[in-house]
Amino acid sequence: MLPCEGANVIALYAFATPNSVKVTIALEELGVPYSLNAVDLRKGEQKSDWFKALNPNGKVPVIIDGVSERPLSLSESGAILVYLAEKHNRLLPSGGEARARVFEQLHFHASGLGAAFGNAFASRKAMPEVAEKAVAEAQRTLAVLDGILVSREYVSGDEVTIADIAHFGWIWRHSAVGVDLDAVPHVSRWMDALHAREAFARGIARTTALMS
Ligand SMILES: N[C@@H](CCC(=O)N[C@@H](CS)C(=O)NCC(=O)O)C(=O)O
Repeated sequence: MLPCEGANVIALYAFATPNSVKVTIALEELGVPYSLNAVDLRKGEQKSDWFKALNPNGKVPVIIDGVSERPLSLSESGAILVYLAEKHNRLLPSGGEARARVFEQLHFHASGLGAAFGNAFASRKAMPEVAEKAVAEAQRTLAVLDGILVSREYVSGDEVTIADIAHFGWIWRHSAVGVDLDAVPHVSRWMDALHAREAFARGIARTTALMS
């Protein structure tokens, strides 16, 4: 039996990771109750049969929503953010340019900044010979975001959206990735503003506690 089967709240399966913290922050921002279930990556639990039944790709985060006969099981942090925002009608504008800008940033995150940060993080741990290039690419994508934040308060416009949460998840781990925030003052200003939000602080605290 899964840890939260039958409970009438969203069950989040996660660990203290950049992609996981995106989901705890979104749930905290939305004020949605959830149970948080550790999938210990240090023990390889993400490759266990029970977890791969939830996500055959063997990666966190995953949410389970609903207590019907067929509850929704959803992986991929970007898809989870969109699902939660649409379900609760917040953190994602309903149409027009404002909505398009959020998806522009979500796609830039998935194929650009988030991918580059993930590569740099993994290379520094396992492939030092290619780490320099990977870190340089992560730093380059961060400079792109810095340019966007010259004229915008948040990454897609005037309001905090799920696009901010997505980018924050990886930039939050910038030291482990090896990138330098001193070189990107607009990103630093934006990170400070997000760190000051109580929901972000709660999401980070609950996620980091999964390591203990
Ligand atoms: N594209 C996925 C990536 C998920 C991902 O890479 N999760 C990492 C932790 S941040 C993981 O589970 N790594 C363990 C593994 O690959 O075995 C998402 O956005 O959710």
